[in-house]
Amino acid sequence: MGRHAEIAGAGFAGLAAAAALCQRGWSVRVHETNPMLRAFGAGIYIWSNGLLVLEALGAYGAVADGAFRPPRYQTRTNNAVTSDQPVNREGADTLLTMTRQHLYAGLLAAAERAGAQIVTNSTAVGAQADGTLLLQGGARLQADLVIGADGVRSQVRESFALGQRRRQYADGLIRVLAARGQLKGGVWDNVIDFWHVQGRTLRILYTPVSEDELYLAMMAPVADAEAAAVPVRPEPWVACFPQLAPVLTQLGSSGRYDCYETTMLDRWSEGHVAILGDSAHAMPPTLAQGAGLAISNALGLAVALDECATVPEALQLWEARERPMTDHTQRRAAEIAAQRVLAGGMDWDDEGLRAARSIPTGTQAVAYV
Ligand code: FAD
Ligand code: 5PR
Repeated sequence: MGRHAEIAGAGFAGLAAAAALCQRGWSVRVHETNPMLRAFGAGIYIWSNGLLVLEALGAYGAVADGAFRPPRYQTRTNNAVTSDQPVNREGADTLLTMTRQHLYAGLLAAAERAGAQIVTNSTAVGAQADGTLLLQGGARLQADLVIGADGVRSQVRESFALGQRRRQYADGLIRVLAARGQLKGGVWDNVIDFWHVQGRTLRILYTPVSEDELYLAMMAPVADAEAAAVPVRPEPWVACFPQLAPVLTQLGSSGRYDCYETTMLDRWSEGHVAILGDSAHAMPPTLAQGAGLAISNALGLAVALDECATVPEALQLWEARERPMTDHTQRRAAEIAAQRVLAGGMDWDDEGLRAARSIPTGTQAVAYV
């Protein structure tokens, strides 16, 4: 008998779960509240662990093609180089940077190719532990498995008492895409984390994400209304980062400001319902692992379901196996965010890169090139 899953949310987690389950013989329907299937936000980093998962899902080729491979990851604090590490060297840590839309398109194609059905304008309002997904408008959909992959403000999660804790931070980010223009070649092909920590604290994480596009993550404290304003007011930024003036004065009206957030649950599931991705474990982006772990856990979930006789047992096995890496990464990402550790130069050590250097469940047999 074929098994059926209903998934709330067609983000990175929902699409990865859909692809992984379909590839294992499940029928899958994904409900996306938005009218269009697309990613919001600007750029994204995917480390080696996420790339292995993409390969296992059949999405690596499409994602690698057109993504950017920075040679170095640098930090400059008040114009002095405070860290400078190679990435993407043979045998070293692999890191691809790309636009969110690029990653999204690759995962969407993989999910559709595997046979997932995706419904837009379809909003989940809750779930029941027996495997019922509740939609706005009153529909009640029965499944062997319901997945709440509906993001940091998950509605599916709110149906259950899962022991939720949330935390917000003093800093947030404006994220924008811009044209690279003249900022190409040599040092401008690196990731450069520019910090200005004299007087006011501002930061721009500069990231090429394709041949022609640049991703800027512009960090300002919530309390600094001028710098946190969107559309970006160039003056405070140009004053702190004159080297980037050519892009900072061309940003137009794009971008949005979001605060760092952490969500933790005591349990990731209830009966036949799994909570996946940011809805279970949103974390500050400081280790660039939120999406990497979301898709890893999606694949790990599908693998666990193959190994157990019942769905509730599989969800227990899944959480026991995947949770330690997620908890570690979330804890470390939170410390880095709270203490602004990156201002002194990022040391990409084994603690910070534990998830990046891991071999996710279900990828033991794959390799990307
Ligand atoms: P989402 O991407 O939020 O997707 C949820 C989906 O569900 C959306 O499509 C939404 O429209 C839909 N939805 C919401 N509510 C409902 C509903 N009720 N019914 C139906 N659908 C619904 N991660 C990395 O790996 N690398 C990075 O470089 C990185 N940088 C980041 C930078 C910033 C500033 C931030 C904030 C995060 C960053 N992350 C990064 C984390 C990453 O963005 C998230 O972890 C990832 O998007 C989580 O995917 P998700 O599918 O769980 O949630
Ligand atoms: N790393 C990455 C990132 O996107 C951000 C941070 C660190 C890849 C923010 O966007 O420290 O905020 C960070």
